[in-house]
Parts: sequence; structure tokens; C-alpha cells
Amino acid sequence: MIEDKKFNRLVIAAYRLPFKFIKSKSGVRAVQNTGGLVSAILSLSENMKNRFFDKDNKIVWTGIANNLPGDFSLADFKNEHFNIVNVKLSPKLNDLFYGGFSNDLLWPLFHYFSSYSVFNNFYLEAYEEANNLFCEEIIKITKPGDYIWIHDYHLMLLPKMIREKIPDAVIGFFLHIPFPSFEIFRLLPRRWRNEIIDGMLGADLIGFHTHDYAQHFIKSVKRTTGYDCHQNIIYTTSNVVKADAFPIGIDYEKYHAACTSKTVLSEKQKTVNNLAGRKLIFSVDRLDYSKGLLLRLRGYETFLERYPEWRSKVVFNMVVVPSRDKIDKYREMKKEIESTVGRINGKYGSLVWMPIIYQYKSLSFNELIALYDTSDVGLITPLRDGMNLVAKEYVACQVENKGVLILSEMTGAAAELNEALIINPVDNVEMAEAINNALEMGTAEKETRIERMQNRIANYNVFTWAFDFFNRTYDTKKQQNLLNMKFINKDIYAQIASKYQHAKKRIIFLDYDGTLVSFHKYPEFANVDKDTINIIQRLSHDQRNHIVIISGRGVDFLDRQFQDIEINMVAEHGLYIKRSGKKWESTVKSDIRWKERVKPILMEYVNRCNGTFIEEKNGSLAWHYRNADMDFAQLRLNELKDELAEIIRYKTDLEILEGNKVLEVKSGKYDKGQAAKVFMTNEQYDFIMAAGDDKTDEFLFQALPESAFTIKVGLSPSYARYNVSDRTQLLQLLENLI
Ligand code: GDG
Repeated sequence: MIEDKKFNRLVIAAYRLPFKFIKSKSGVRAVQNTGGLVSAILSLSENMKNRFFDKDNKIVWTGIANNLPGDFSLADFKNEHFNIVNVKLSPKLNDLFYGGFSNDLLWPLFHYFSSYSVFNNFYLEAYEEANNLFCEEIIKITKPGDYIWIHDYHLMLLPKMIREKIPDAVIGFFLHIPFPSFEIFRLLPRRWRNEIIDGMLGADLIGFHTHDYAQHFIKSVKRTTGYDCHQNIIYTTSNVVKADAFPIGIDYEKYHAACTSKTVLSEKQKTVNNLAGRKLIFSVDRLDYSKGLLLRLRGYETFLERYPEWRSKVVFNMVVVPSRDKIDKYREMKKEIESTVGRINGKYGSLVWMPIIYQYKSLSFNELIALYDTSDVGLITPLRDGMNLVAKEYVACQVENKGVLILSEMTGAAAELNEALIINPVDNVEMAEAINNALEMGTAEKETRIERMQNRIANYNVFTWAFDFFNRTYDTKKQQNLLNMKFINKDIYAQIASKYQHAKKRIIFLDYDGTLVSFHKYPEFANVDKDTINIIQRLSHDQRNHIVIISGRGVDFLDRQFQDIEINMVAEHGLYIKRSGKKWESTVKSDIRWKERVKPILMEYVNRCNGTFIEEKNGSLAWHYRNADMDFAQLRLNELKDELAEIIRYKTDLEILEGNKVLEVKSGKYDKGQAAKVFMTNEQYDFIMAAGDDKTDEFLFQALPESAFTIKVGLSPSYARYNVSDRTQLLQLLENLI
């Protein structure tokens, strides 16, 4: 439980460490790794203390140090901002976990290159093992009050693993790559995808770059687990988890200010001299199929073809940063890029002009900034990219020369940088037109576009991003704490038990589906099990107890389930009542002629929404959509409600009742609350308890006196006084009372 806004320390878990350790003559040197997250956290480390973390504490970074020099121990590494914890993986494990599951399966799949994905059981085992090794290290070092921030697709199982070991840990998870639509995610074998979703749900807060990715994730949660989700909050059986968009930013000031530093100014001068008055188009990316490098070359070639007036007046500097080029797919891609560059240069180039300057290397920070600032066009056209920081850095570096950003609509950055020329990277003609437009754009328009984008990214920078993330985690924690107060803990249980023991006359209302029995795909098969029957039997043997099964089910079904027990029952939400040992009675006279009008409408919705079906009861008709695609069913549900509202307007005794993935139309003013009151009239109970999971149980909770122990099964908001996370906890509670 967090008492105050400050966490103790920031503990980061990410595959990569922020430094590479390189042996030189003067000893081992720590060189900063490139990459979005590392740059972000390094900038952050100087600015975030005092606000969220204890200022005397260093950031603990847990990751994997590949190729440490033999005689070097990380314990000897001293850094003013970081304590480094190395998770040791054998090279074989690392290959299967990092090269295999992470980069041969998740990376292509999540970037919509599903045909590149390799599904291999060994990969999954290695992924589990590596996540487990991270977990062991983190458990060793974590102290109460620490904030554990887990990053990216390599560690999707880790949140749950840590949660199991430290139930009250504060855990944030951030995914740096896209979360794909469910149609792509479902390509993973069922067990794997369940494991990934459950793993991520171990966190308190799950962050994505865009609203779309967060929505894709929530849809996958709904489809794999069936958990309730409302407004980005997921109610699991044991926690309340928030999933939301946090578009990562850059350290704007660092990039902007660097443009006027002495070294960068001299770098820029060199570039300007080399260009000899030509316009410069620039791009920099890691070697990867997701970056759309070949399509970019095709777009540039189309531009040279369609706009010959630009030939010899423009140069495209394409920098590709080496990455994974020992792997066949990458090596082949590199070859193809190089031969395409050669072909285009051969076709259009001359003794005095090369259309493309291709460099396969890493640039120094100053070289990069100089190129950003001197180029007239930033050509950033990935086929899929979680965010793309290069686009933001390019914008931040338009200081002296206001350039134009051409940006692929497939990047997360496109959601924020809408003053860029947004293009589809597959459309070579659109790309060519955009290059021409960018080169011809007037200064005033260029400045307006760049300044608007600069204002935005200067405002929501890497610090705002992280602070926003920490703040939202704090809010989620507060929300969980409120719920925890309602959870039946030891003290609350002691109160209930004491009241129970001292009571002379007790009444206990128990809902059926979702409370005594788990949901089943087909309602007729949701039978009560022997253990539950046994608990109910033992409860009802006590002369002081009046047990009432209170359900929306029909009379025959309840009779079948409880045939061996003398018990009170309520069927069809209160239309029928049966007192123990007596016959069923109806509570209201209902006219059911309305069914003739409503049934065809429901039938129409069964046809319009695959997987749904109608259940007919004496006094009602129910449309079940549990087995349908949830988002689609939700759409149809709203339409159905609209259509039924028309009928209800003229037939005022009809009512719509919404239950757990079911909509029910019934006549008469009866509900579970009214039915409960029938049992309470003229009786003096000194112990009242009611448990249910459904929206229809809310009538029951509201109808009972304040002193009643009303219990919601599940975590969603309720009128009940208390919550239990699931039915097994409720059954355990009843068992304990006995
Ligand atoms: C993942 C997601 C998401 C690149 N080349 C050089 C160099 N860089 C720096 C850039 C930038 C970073 O590396 C690259 O960031 P990206 O965002 O483009 O891509 P990933 O590293 O793949 O990152 C991505 C990101 O996470 C953050 O969440 O945006 O979508 O895939 O900072 O400047 N830096 C230097 N020389 C280079 O040659 N100095």
C-alpha cells in the first residue's frame, strides 16, 4: 500500500542494459547503448528524483550484459545514476529466448509480419525460463516501496511471476512495439496467448504507445479471459488493472539545444559544403524488415522518374544501422538494399552526382544531430513501428533549417505528428508526390508545420511520459486499495463469523450462475457440483438457517439441481418462489402475449450475431451472447436495446434486464429484491447475508437492510458491502462459517 506519492527506488527490468562494456587499453569502458528506452531513461535519471523516488537512491537496472570482458565484474562498475544487475543466461538459452521467441516469433507477429513468425515449443520454454531468471533476480533485490517497471516484449510473463512472489508489489509494464489486432494475436497457440495475457495482467498498469494498441490489448483480454473491462480497466479475479496509451516522448531540449553546439555546428558545415547547394533527404533506421527500407527506395526511385527536374539537385542519405545481420533473413535484406541502391545510382547517377548516399553504420550523436538539422526532408517510412523516436528527434532538430517530415501512417508517432506529410509506405506514387511536395513547400508552411509539432513534443516529452506513467500507476494503486478495503479480509471475516455464531435466526441468499456455479458455454450444462451441494446441505441442516437460492433460472432447472435438498428457491428473478418443502407459487400474474412480438426480434438478432441464442422461460425471453465476439455483440446489443425500447414505450409493464452476457425481456414488476422482501416480511432475522455476481443481484443488495452482509462475487463496482474475487472464495467462506 502506498502511503505517499513517493516510491522508494525505480527498479527497471529490460532485456538490454543501458551500457555495453568494452575492453580498452585503459581498462573496461562503459559505452551507452543506442535505442529509444535507454536514451529515455538516461535523460530521465537526472530529472525524476525528488518527484517520485527517494533522491538518494540510484535507479536499479536489471538486464542482460552480453559479451562482458572475461575478467570484468559488474560489481566493479560504478555509475552515479545506476546500479546494474546482470541476469545471467547461457548463450543457448539467450538464443532461444531472445533470438527465438522474442525476435523470431513476437517481433514479426506484433509487427504484422506473421508469415515470418516461427512457432517453436522450445522457444516458449526458453522464454518462460528466461523470464523466471529475471524474476529471481528482481525478487532478490526488491525492497518494500520500490516501483518495478518492466519493459517490452521480451518480458511479458514477468509481471505475473513477480506478483505471485510479492503480491503487493507496485508493477508497471510498458510495451514499446505495437500490440496487434486480435486477428493477428490469435495466431499464437491458445496456451501461449493465455500465458502472455495473464503474464501482462500481473502488472498494475500496462502502457502502450497509442490508443489503438491499448484497445487491441483489451480486446485480446476479453477474448482470451472473458474478464470484465470498463473504460480501460480490467477486472481480473484478483486485481484491478489499467491499460492505457502513453506515447513515449524524447528529451526535447537535449536534441533541440544540441543543434547549436559547437561540434554540431562544425559537423553541419561539413555536410553543407559536401552538398554543394543540393537538397538533402535523410533517413536512419536499424536494419529490419519492419522499417520498409526497400519500399522507401522504390518510392524515391518513383520520385526521380516522375520529377526529372529534381535530378542532380537532390541527394538521399540513407543510413542503416547494423543489426542482426548474421541472420539469413537480415543478410538477404541487406544484400537486396545494396543492390537496389547500386541499381538506382547506376540508372540515374553521373560522374558528378549520386542520387543515394548509402551508409551501413552507426552515427555518433553529433553526426546524427547535424544530419537531422541540415536535411530538408526527413523520410521516415516504416511498414510498422510502435512509436518511432527518429521522427520526433528529427522534428526537435529543425532549428536553423526548417525541414519537412514525411511519415508513415503505420507508426505510433503518426497519431501525434499530424502536421507531417502522412503517407502509406506501400504506395510509391504517394511517397514520390510527398517528396516533391516537401521539396517545393514554402517556408511559411514549413515553419508552421514544424513549430506545431515542436510545441507538442516539447510539451509531452520523455519526462512527462514517465511522470504520467508513475502518476497513473499511483492512481490505479489507490483504486485497488479502495477495493481491498472491501475485500473480506481476516478482520471482516471475524465480524461476519461472530455475528453468524451469535445469531438465532439467519437468512442467506445465494445466486446461482457465477456464484455457486461457473459459467458454461451452454447454460443447460452449468450443473452444481457435489462439493457445493454438500456445503448447501450442511448449511441448511442447521435449524437456525434459511437458505434461499435466488436465480434467474427457470423452475424445472432449479428443481433438477436441488432435488435432494429441502431448500427455499426463487426462479426467474422472482416470478416464482418456493418455500422449503412446499410447491412453487407465482408472485405476479403475468400476461405473456408480448412474447409473440418480441421473439421474432430476438430471432433476428440471433441471425445477425453469430453464436447468440434465445432461452425461453415462462415469464421471460433471454438473448445470450456469451459465445459471440464480444465487441460485435456489444454493438448488436445496443441496437437491440434501441429496438426493444420502442416496444416498451407502448407496453409499459415490460422490462429489460441485463445480466452477465445476457439480455432478458420480462413482464411484471418483479426482481430479486422484491423476492427477497417476501422472505423477510414478518420475520426477524438477526443475520442476513446475500451473495451474487450479476447486475440482477444489485436489486437484491439494494433491497436488504444496511446491516446485511452483501457480497459481490468479482471485482466490478457494486452496491454490495464486500467483494470476494471469485466463487471459490465464497464457497470457502461458507465452509468456514459452517
Ligand atoms: C523500440 C520500438 C519505439 C538510431 N540510430 C542511431 C541512433 N539511433 C537512436 C535514435 C533513436 C533510437 O536509436 C531508435 O529509436 P526508435 O524509436 O526508432 O526504434 P527502436 O530502438 O527499435 O525502439 C520503437 C521505441 O522502442 C521507443 O519506445 O519508438 O517503435 O521499436 O533514439 O536516435 N543513435 C545514434 N547513432 C545512430 O546511428 N547515436
